[in-house]
Amino acid sequence: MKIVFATNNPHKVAEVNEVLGDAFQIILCKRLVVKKIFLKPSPHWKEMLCKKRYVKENYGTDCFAEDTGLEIEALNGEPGVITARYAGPSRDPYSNINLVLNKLHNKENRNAQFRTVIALILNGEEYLFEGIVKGTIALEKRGTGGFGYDPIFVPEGYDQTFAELSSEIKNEISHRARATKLLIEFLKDFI
Ligand code: ITT
Repeated sequence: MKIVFATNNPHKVAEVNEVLGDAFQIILCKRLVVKKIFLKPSPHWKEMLCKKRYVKENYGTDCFAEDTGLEIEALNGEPGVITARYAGPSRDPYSNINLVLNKLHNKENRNAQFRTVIALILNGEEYLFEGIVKGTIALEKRGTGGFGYDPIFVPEGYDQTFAELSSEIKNEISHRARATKLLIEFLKDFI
């Protein structure tokens, strides 16, 4: 089955591809202009996920999109829906990480979770799939793998950050892997 993934993020594509396996072939919308409609901060996951509608309307094709956020307990769920732009519009991962580390300085509670919401539009219907991984925020950056906030996120059950763990382990237990597995289960009925 061929399916369009509405994203500009090559890391997401690599991770989702690894979980999807051979039964699905991901087609990318190259240089999506979707970003233009995302400049305004939006308070809700569902509003963030209008990527898929945009693709459907402009490219005329069914597709899925995903948004991921980091939710930190001691920061009342921040950065949440503004995870990508937490330290400003440049979306710089190092500035985002430094801001989180500064805000958590001296905080004992370092509990956090990644949440991925995948939104699918198929035959005119819309479906949502959610994946969560719980963990803690490390005291400092560690590791070179992964992307985004991975160098400071330690998933439950491990001592290493996502950036220190192998991609195989991340793609087994991550928020994105969990949401993608639910998507696969659902899509199996359409193959
Ligand atoms: P799209 O084109 O799919 O929107 P994006 O990179 O803009 O790609 P998001 O809007 O979902 O994606 O941004 C999510 C933010 O969370 C962004 O700063 C990422 O670096 C970070 N992020 C997403 N998934 C992550 C993961 O698995 N590990 C660490 N950080 C992640």
